[in-house]
Amino acid sequence: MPMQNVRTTPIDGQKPGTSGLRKKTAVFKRPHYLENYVQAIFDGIGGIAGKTLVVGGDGRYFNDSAIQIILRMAAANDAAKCIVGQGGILSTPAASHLIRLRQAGGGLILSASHNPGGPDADFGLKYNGPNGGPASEAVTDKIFERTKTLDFYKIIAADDVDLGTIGTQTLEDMTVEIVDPVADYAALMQTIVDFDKIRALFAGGFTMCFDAMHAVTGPYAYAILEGELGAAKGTVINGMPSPDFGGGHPDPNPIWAKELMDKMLGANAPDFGAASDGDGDRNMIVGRGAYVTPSDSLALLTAKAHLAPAYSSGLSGVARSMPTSRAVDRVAASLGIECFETPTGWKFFGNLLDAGKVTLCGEESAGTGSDHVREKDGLWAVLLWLNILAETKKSVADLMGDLWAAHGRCYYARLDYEDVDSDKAHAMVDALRTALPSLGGKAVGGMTVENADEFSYLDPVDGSTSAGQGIRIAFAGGARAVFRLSGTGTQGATIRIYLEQLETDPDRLHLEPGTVLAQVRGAALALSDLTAMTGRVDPDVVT
Ligand code: VG1
Ligand code: CO
Repeated sequence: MPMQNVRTTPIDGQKPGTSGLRKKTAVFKRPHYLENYVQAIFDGIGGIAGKTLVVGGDGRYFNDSAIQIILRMAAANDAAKCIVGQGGILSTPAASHLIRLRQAGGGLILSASHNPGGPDADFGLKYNGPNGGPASEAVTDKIFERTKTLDFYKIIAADDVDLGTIGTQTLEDMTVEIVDPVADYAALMQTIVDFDKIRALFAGGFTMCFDAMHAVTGPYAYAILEGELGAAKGTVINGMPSPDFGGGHPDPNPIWAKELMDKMLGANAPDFGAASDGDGDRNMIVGRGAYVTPSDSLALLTAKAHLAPAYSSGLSGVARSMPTSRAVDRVAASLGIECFETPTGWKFFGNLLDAGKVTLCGEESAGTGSDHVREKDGLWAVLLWLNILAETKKSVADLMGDLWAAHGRCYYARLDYEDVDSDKAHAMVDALRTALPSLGGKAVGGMTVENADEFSYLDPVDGSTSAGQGIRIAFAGGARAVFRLSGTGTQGATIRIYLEQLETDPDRLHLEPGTVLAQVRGAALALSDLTAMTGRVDPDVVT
């Protein structure tokens, strides 16, 4: 048998971040780099002999070659079977669903999500466990530990597998099953939202624009929105996945989805707009003339989910990541359900979902999901919104106005300072951490600090703790600033400052967010001394 044990030396810096390992594509293409990490995953999870794995990615540059390497290594490591999306394509939520549906031992998803793709851009790889969700911190640590000692990996010599033809092939003793990447996912969606109601909505002349951003959701959106649901041809834009995402950032926010924003804010805007990211797990929602922040979208979905069949008997609870605005907390309180606060990253929702403690969860970074899979799910969020729009017959702007009138409005913004000198970024956060005990009661920029701490999460299901998950500063009067360093960047450090201001005065629900947030922004910059500490003045991206 043409099996090789390839000698290798451990490669430094393979520490997975918020969502798997992300590096420059050139790093992943270095000799043995991808192979080392894949072997560390296989070893870190206790081997894959006899197991079935789901494999697929977002179609970015190097996706197909990397899949060929993974398949040859899976065969050499005695996996029983790999289920691969046709053409190597699987959105992150579709992969999560396939793992669950086929009761696979886990899956490998190739994506750097919203980061750009191409030879000079980013690549990524994440392992999801048998529940379909991102590996827990404990598993991630095991994989990382293994990268430090690994001195050989296993691979077979074989021709490339034909990824284009649906059906079953063999690679040595391993079965490779190529599946339609969309079919099972589309079938799942039909069990969650009311397709007939949404079909009737579109048949009645409702218009929509879905921006797939040249990324993985294109095929899903064509099949479901224009196919199953009868949305007009042309509803989906940028729907052909391309290896470099058309040269853009497949990041669904008002900055990178500008084409969609211009449509939605311009004359003759469609009724509803949405976008998704590189691997299809994020969503942006925008109504005619009305951008919805992801935090507000989570709150709205929580308030109205009962209008969709899967959630008609209510939600068991909800969860949000710590920097996500507290809008959903207010809705949850009014519904009498629990709202959990978790660290950033979907892996922390898994236990809550598995234990049935929460039905919906979400993050400020355009991630929303439910217990139907164990990842955030962009298209699912869009379909749930459509279901709600079909049932209420209200516009997006009116739904949001109603929500704010009932619960108050959490004005929200995130400031990103990218590619900051890593030492300086850490020094800034360290200084803030050191200052925490002295901040209580402090007056700064016209505001008073009410409470300041560093978030540490105690998982209510398995009792594990995750410390150092971001610095929270609550001000009197309903404002909050959060500071943390990104765990998904591939160059320098990215500082994220999250700003929030609650307004309950009915006369202050429709103001310009930048104006409302000016005071807390000033206070956050003063407290962190960001400019002096990092040399940076303006953020690179504000969302
Ligand atoms: C960012 C977001 C976080 C999200 C993560 C993965 O992480 O802030 O909310 O879970 O990306 O998203 P960070 O550490 O850079 O802030 V994605 O769409 O991988 O899959
Ligand atoms: Co993503």
